[in-house]
Amino acid sequence: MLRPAAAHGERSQEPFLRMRSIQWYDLRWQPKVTKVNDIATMTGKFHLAEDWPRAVGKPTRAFFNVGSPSPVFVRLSTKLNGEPTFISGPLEIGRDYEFEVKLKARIPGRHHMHAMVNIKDAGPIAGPASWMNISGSWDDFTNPITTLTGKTIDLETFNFSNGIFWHVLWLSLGCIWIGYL
Ligand SMILES: [Cu+2]
Repeated sequence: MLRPAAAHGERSQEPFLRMRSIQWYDLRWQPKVTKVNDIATMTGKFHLAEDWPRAVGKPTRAFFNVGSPSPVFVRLSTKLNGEPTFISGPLEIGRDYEFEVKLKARIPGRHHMHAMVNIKDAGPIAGPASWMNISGSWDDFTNPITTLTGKTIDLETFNFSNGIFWHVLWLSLGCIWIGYL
């Protein structure tokens, strides 16, 4: 059973946005307790109300998202009605969609994880959430991928020093430009 959580103002959205745009059902989060690097999934279904409110932008450009307090999980994949979905696209009013999101535990803690759809001109429409607990240490997190050339890199740390270098360089040039250095 889904009960509203006293987490962060779950009911603060306007009623017409919360109840008359997207209706969510059959949501599951599993497992709800993970260790850093474990895989979890969020699955469920949603229906776009035929009686879509006039005051809400039409879902001609929508993005299926996860509402979480910072990247506590990394998202490995998203499927809408069985199809891999990486970018935004149109959703059909009156239609039902089934989603499956694969997540990898990254930051230890107790996090409130929402299913969510971002819609151009309407903003984020948050669905139900569940508490998910991650144990372990963030230091142990790895996010390896194999590139097209067959090389394996860890996206968590890849080219970190290069990023620092360019930040320092442009910050210094900026300071010189405004006469601070
Ligand atoms: Cu929440």
